[in-house]
Amino acid sequence: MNTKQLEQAADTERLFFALWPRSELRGRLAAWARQVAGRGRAMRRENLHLTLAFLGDTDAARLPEIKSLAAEVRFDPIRLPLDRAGYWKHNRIIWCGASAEPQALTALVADLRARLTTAGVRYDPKPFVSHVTLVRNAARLPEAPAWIPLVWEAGDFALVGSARIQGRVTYAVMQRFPAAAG
Ligand code: 2AM
Repeated sequence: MNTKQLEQAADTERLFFALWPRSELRGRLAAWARQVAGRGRAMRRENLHLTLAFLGDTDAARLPEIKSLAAEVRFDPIRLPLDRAGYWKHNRIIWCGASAEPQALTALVADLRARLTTAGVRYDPKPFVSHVTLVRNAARLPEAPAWIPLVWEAGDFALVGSARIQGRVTYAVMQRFPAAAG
């Protein structure tokens, strides 16, 4: 489904902002997810991302405003080490993330969320904990194979729409917002 079809599909859109990996990183994350999935559900390659702010169902009429407030966010390119994998019992996911969150990422999330708040756009207010979900419905993090650290160089963030198409959660990047030129 392309962005246009998604935008025309309904009065509300299920939206979130995310870092959206480029192809090589995506492939490596997906391969590792498959190896450790066990009876869990490895995220499909094209769905891997790191959520910055989850808006959920949002009035589609607000899309232009949401895009323009995101375009106002100034941030530096992000160098995010993905140097640890973990398991959360409460939502049964296997994830990977950084043992120390880079300042550029913390600042980006704070600025973006502050602009959403000011505009009265609702989002899930849970504190940001950077992670990429790799496997859902997992029972545990298997002991092997070991996680191989990766580095994610993110030069932009994205507004993403989510829809369930033929029973499958499908994401469409609606717009990318670039970092300030280095
Ligand atoms: P998760 O991977 O940790 O489940 C799309 O659903 C993305 O938004 C997922 O990455 C999901 O995180 C994240 N998200 C954050 N808050 C959410 C919420 N309240 N409901 C659904 N997804 C949420």
